[in-house]
Amino acid sequence: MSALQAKDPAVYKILHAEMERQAYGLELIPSENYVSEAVLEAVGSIFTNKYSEGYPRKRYYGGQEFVDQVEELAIERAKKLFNAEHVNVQPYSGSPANTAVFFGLLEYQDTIMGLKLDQGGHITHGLSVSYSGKFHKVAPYFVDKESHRIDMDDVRRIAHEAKPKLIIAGYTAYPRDIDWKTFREIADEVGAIAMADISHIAGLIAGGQLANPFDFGFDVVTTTTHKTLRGPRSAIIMCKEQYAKPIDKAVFPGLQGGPHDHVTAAKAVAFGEALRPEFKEYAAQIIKNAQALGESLSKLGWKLITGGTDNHLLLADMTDVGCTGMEAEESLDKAGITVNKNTVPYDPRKPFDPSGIRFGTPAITTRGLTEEHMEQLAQWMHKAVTNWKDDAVLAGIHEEVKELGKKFPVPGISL
Ligand code: DSN
Repeated sequence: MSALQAKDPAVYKILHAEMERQAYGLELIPSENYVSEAVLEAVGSIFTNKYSEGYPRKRYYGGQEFVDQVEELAIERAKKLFNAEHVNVQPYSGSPANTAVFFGLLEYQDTIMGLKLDQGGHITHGLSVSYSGKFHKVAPYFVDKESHRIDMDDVRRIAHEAKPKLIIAGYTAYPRDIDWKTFREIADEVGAIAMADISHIAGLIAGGQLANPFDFGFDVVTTTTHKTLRGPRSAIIMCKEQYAKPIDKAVFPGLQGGPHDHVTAAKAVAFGEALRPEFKEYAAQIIKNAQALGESLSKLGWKLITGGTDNHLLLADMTDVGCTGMEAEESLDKAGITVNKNTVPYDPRKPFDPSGIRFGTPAITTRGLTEEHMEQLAQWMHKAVTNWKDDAVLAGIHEEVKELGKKFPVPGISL
């Protein structure tokens, strides 16, 4: 019996139910993943007992000799992984990381440019209700109405009109590669800081499958660490040396207090894993799986935004399939396949009840699924959404999904 089971059966029961959900279902939310047992061990370690405001060798508390070692190791590994001049590993998560960049490098009401949220951007890239949109003027850019791809001529036109201080490239629901080179050129033309938020694709960049914005002269790169990068739930900020001081000051003491040292330790472990040669194979397989899944769904009549994917995620407009994004999400949940409802570009429906779903392959690839499983997965998905009102059909699919799930265990879960 575990300590948790003995001491707090109520929490244990909930945790156990979640373990079953993860083990017997297939996780397709593209921003999620299954961490290794080593990462889990570090997150659950005694570093959670420690406070360490400040930075290595400049702390406001004693007892830092081992915290300093682990934070420095995380920094060194991240630098190597992304070819970064400076790395801050303390941000609690992606939104605070982006906020720290703005807080450190911009003045109140400076203009920022980011892709509009309902077209694939992020809340912190200038949504009116977020800090980014309240404290800054925002000049959003858009995807093309027909191709649903980012039109770099339009980005250039908007940048020249709005003269932003900072331009953000990097998205949460964009299935295509990003033209870092042209973004950098446009930022130079208008005197803006070029910032990349690579949260979704960090693992694909670290694994050598997609281009690194630093190779094109980007100034600042933020990323969460828990998506394709397969680390703990957290984030880092990377930048050119010239921006290091204001960004570090913005993280601490500007926005945050003590870093979460147990998570820093887990980030060091995850970066170490991503530096190994097998991570390249993992990253390549994520993309192969996403493309194979997209092809199978297209053959079944699904309308994929931009027609497919260059990365780990797919966005589908469910209108022609005959349900809404919410109905698709709920029916797939009942079938043991987890996706999230999502707006599609120029969606006539509302964000909480949109036309589309977003899904991807980072997590199922960690479990060992390959292209040969994608046809079956597409068949299950299609059957679920075309029978979204039929709970018996959905339960039947879930039984089949469970059998496959048992053959591909989730790291750290033994039932
Ligand atoms: N929640 C993240 C995602 O799902 O893409 C973005 O913050």
